[in-house]
Amino acid sequence: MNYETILVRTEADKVGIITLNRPKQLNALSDQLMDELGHALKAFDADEKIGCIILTGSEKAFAAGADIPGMAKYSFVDAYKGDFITRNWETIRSVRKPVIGAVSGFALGGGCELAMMCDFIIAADNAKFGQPEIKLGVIPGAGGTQRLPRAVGKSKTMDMVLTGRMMDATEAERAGLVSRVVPLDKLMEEALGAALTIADLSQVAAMAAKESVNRAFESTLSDGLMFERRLFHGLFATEDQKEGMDAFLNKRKPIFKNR
Ligand code: CO8
Repeated sequence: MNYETILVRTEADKVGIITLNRPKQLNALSDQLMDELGHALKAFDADEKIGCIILTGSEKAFAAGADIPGMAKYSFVDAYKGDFITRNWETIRSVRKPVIGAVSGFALGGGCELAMMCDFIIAADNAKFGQPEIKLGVIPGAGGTQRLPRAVGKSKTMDMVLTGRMMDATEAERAGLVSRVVPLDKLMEEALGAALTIADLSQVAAMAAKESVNRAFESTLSDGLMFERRLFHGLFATEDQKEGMDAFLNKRKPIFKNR
């Protein structure tokens, strides 16, 4: 597939990097962009060599939301029948390898929601997060009212969703929305460092870890603990567990084979 709205590259043959690339529209998430993003994510997920994926935007904008001109004239029937959102916004949820969001500039509306669909967010110090849909006469539609409270709690979510105000990187880190804040010129270096670390570990263990953490948001504590324990038990059937523990015991660096 030839991409027109994203850039795709790999680093060290083991990290996939997807850059949202509609600079004139501040990376507004058009239908075409979401289709291309979904395609690129699936391709990296299926590539045995890739151990981690980074999703990023430009210095000015990770993404300023869904494409407003594209949806301004939608009727209810257009949105409902055309399956607006689920058709190409859910792909990222099906990606089993870790996805890091490297966010600089605006992450607004669908852009903030897309960042929250990543497994964790590393933010540049100029990042701004917000759910301003209320100012357009609508509400978040791709998880803002569901994922934001899980990340930052009810009060801050209500504040953001009801007033449409933005949260800067410092506030986002304090609230637990992002895992780290770094200077803008260090963003990709930091994200790549994390991605390469993950890519050098066992892919099977990383996928299991991701699956288990995500289960925490879908289950009771006892069901989640049981899910985690069964995955933990299952990893003793892998060669990577033997390799990891043998390497520790013999004071050497493990070489994982993702088996
Ligand atoms: N869609 C399309 N174009 C956009 C968008 C957008 N979301 N945001 C900015 N642009 C365009 C502007 O129209 C402008 O284009 P032009 O130069 O041709 O006029 C260009 O990007 C630069 O924007 P500004 O001149 O406004 O730049 P500023 O630095 O002054 O302001 C802001 C930057 C604050 C980001 C401002 O552009 C803004 O407020 N943008 C809209 C943000 C917003 O409301 N986002 C939410 C959209 S709704 C949404 O995301 C719903 C998601 C639901 C799920 C998705 C289902 C598909």
